[in-house]
Amino acid sequence: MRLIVTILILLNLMDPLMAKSVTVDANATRETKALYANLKKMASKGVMFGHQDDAVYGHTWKYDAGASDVKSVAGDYPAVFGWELGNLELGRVSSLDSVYFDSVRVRIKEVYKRGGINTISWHVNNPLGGNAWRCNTTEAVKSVLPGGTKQALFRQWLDRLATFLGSLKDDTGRAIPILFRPFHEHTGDWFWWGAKQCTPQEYVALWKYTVNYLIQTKKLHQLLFIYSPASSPDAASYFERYPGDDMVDILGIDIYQYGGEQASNRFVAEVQNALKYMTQAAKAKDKVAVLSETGIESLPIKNWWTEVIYKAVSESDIAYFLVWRNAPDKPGHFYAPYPGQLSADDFIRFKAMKDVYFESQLPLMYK
Ligand code: BMA
Repeated sequence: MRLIVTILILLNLMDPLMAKSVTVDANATRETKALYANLKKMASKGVMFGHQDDAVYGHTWKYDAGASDVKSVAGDYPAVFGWELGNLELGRVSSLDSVYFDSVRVRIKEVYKRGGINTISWHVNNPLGGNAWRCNTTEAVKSVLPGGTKQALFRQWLDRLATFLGSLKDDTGRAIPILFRPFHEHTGDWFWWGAKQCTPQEYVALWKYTVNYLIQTKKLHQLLFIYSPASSPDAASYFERYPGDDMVDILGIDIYQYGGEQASNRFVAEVQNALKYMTQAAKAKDKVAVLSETGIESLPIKNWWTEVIYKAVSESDIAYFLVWRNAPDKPGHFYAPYPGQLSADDFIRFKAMKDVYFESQLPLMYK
């Protein structure tokens, strides 16, 4: 009996090592640890395709059950679905992009049930007033940290965030794993948590406070944390405000193509360069890298999928790239094709590539 107990204890201790998935949260649920291990496997197999808000609205529709611009063009859902929680902290019922949080919850459950992956961004409002983009102050980050004037407010915001995250459960009541991506593009200067708005120490403190609060105080154990700077020329600038290996699960980056077709080569080189130092670091740290946001607004290039983005990502071992949203209320603001869109045929060719993964092609990601 004693021997059996000893063996069981040893196996239990070895489990995280065998799974090669040491997560920020040592007590992450088994589905979350499995997802982490499988993201690493997928990174070496190919690249998964992701789209922001794919299943709640598209270029010309909103809330249609089962609808997706990506599926209407390519016949399959994205492998990765991005969702936005900005304004949830204010106690509102819908996001800053006018999506009901109740609808987001329903869709997240559907995605999980089909075996897809959910990632969440949070353009949290400025605690000193105004939205996430109100960045004319260096006091905001300080104000939410322990001892700050907005600490209690920020805790209330985190409580609301945690309540929503905790409500994401499958049919059996088990927590749905989420790739959480707070305080992104912080190396830029357009958010209140940006590089000109706080010191590296303050940013790191904000990150740690948030991560610890969600895991330890709120006891959420289904989160993997994505660190996601804006485009950075080298590892030194990328890691300048890095909260530490024990605070980050996934190395992300946001890089968009600006400037039309003549900017394609420059964009490809920029992405390849970043993914190179990121995947090297991910390998050394036993983490995984992703291109957490990308795209070209309005998709004005016919073969953008096979000739630009595929070229940019296919040489490197990243798990996925995610393109931004198709806003129904802003006709030119879309990043995935819809039927009849200029790049639709090329998107179908991209989908058919053997190392590109959409939702129905995924192996079991939570086992
Ligand atoms: C931006 C735009 C905005 C949106 C914001 C947060 O890139 O898409 O319209 O409100 O992201 O999702």
